[in-house]
Amino acid sequence: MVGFGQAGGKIVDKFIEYDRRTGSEAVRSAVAVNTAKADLMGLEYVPEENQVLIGQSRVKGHGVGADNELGAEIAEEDIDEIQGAVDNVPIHDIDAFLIVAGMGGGTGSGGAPVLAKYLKRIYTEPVYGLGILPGRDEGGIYTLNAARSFQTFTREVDNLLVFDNDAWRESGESVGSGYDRINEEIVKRFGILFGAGEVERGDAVGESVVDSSEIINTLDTGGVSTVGYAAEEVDNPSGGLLSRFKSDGTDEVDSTHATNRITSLVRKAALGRLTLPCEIDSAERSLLVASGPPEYLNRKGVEKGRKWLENQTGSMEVRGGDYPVGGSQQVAGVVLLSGVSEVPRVEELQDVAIETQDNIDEIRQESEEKTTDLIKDDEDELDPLF
Ligand SMILES: Nc1nc2c(ncn2[C@@H]2O[C@H](COP(=O)(O)OP(=O)(O)O)[C@@H](O)[C@H]2O)c(=O)[nH]1
Ligand SMILES: [Mg+2]
Repeated sequence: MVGFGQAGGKIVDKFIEYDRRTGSEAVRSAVAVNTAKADLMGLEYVPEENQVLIGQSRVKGHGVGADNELGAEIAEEDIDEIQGAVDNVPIHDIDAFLIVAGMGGGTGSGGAPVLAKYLKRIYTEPVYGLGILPGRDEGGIYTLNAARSFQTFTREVDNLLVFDNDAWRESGESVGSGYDRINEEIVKRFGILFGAGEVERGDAVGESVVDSSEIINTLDTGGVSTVGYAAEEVDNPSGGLLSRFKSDGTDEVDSTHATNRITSLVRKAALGRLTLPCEIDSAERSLLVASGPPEYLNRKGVEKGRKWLENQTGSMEVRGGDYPVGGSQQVAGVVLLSGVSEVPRVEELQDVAIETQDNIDEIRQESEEKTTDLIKDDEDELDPLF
């Protein structure tokens, strides 16, 4: 996992924290790349030797503001420094690269597509992106940056998983606490998805465990993907010593209930708020993962959920499986919809990219004025107001 820019780094940091907390092993190795020294210093979990400060000769560790063209140039110039950190990664142990970046800023917005192109040239492993779209209220330059970076990033990666901040913001929240909450939501969803492919034979065995190749096949559509999630608290049957079996020796977890729970979680996941809202019947392929204590997972639930998803998406390429998590207190359904084409937000960004092509200088100017005002109150951070 490579976090590019501030949002990218923070989210990767959170993925590692999630891994430690849940015992999942979604992140084999983590690298953080930035032009701003302060952003790297805020990271807690990405090892220091895997933190790369690029563009030192040009911006002296102060970041690129929201200039994603500068971000892209610096990434190209300093690609060898990034490669140096990627050299610490045991490539034979990984299934894929994931580059995480906010699309609206400068460093990640400009740099992530450059890195994707480079990694694809060097390695045979798939290179995926996790692109964060800005809130609509962040202002013109962020939308324009996102519009352009989104196009380039989608072209350079094997699949772009998208999270739209705009669909997830809540009014009255401060920038900081808003992002903390949103980053939790991001990590929960993608953590289950990427963790699912990592279950080793010999771990708690589910009935039809998801394999990393099924995730890769689903993402093989290219284009853009979105993820849905729903969960329900359960009593962990392994929690109490003798609570696992009833006196008649039958399993305490009623299998019909377990089946119904899984199918209803799959529906809620697909029909609820997606990381990138879209028409779900425009998905080319999809994958569902049922995660939770193995006692609560069963083949029938996943099979029914799969059939339902086939109907909803009108696609025959729906994969599904379990992700048994021994100590978990919840059963969750995660749905990955890959190669989606009817996405209002993406159409909007494409229009913006075309419309604003001409007056980009004007927008930059405006944003620089805004930035100057911000610097007056707050010396070191140019974060957009969320
Ligand atoms: N979900 C999420 N989005 C963020 C976070 N920080 C920034 N963003 C978004 O990412 C965009 C780019 O900001 P940032 O990552 O600071 O830019 P960069 O450091 O120049 O790559 C912003 O416009 C926001 O939409 C974060 O912690 N979480
Ligand atoms: Mg920032």
